Amino acid sequence: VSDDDAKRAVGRRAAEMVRDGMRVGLGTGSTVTHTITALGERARDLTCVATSIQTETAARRVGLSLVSPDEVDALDIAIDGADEVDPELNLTKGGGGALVREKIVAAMAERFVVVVDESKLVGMLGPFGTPIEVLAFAPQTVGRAVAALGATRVTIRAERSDNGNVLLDAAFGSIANPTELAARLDAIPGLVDHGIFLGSMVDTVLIDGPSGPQVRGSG
Ligand code: A5P
Repeated sequence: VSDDDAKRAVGRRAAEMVRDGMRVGLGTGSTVTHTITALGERARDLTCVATSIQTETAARRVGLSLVSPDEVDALDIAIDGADEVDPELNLTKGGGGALVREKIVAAMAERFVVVVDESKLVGMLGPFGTPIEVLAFAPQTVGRAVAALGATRVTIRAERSDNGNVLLDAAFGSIANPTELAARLDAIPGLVDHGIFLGSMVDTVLIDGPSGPQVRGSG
């Protein structure tokens, strides 16, 4: 099973959790693109919120109807990919630069479902790097505050986020305590949000790969 096959399998499996009439948060990335395709083939009676311009375009193309987050009170389900998943279901997200909208949408959902191929499973978060979105007003200053928390390297991406903000990637090595690091990052002025999504917000992780389909969390 290649990573691509696994992404397709798991992305399509997540679409089966969506029932007609649901309000659905659509994540960003190549895995969730398969979910979007599957939803477009099937259930059209859905109200969707997209986490990026890329996802908005993909969802429109398959005929899904989109609203802004403020047009719905809450979401029944949100489905998204991840860059890393640890044993407590803490996630690294934001490889695609969509972490701020992704976190808002995940927090709106009664059920947050994560779809990954097996290569995303890690013992501890960190090797991928931690994506961070900051105001364009002072990216170097905010980057220095991030480095002061223990990052050995903080790089600035060339492309801005869909929100017009600057994206950083911080190398923290292995993150022994994601809860503590998340709280410290949250406290930095000018830091809009970061790609550590704590396991407490994750309901289900669907995994596929050489070991076959797996489910973690509440199933
Ligand atoms: C987007 O900002 C990320 O959080 C994605 O969810 C993540 O990069 C997963 O992407 P793939 O499904 O393409 O691996």
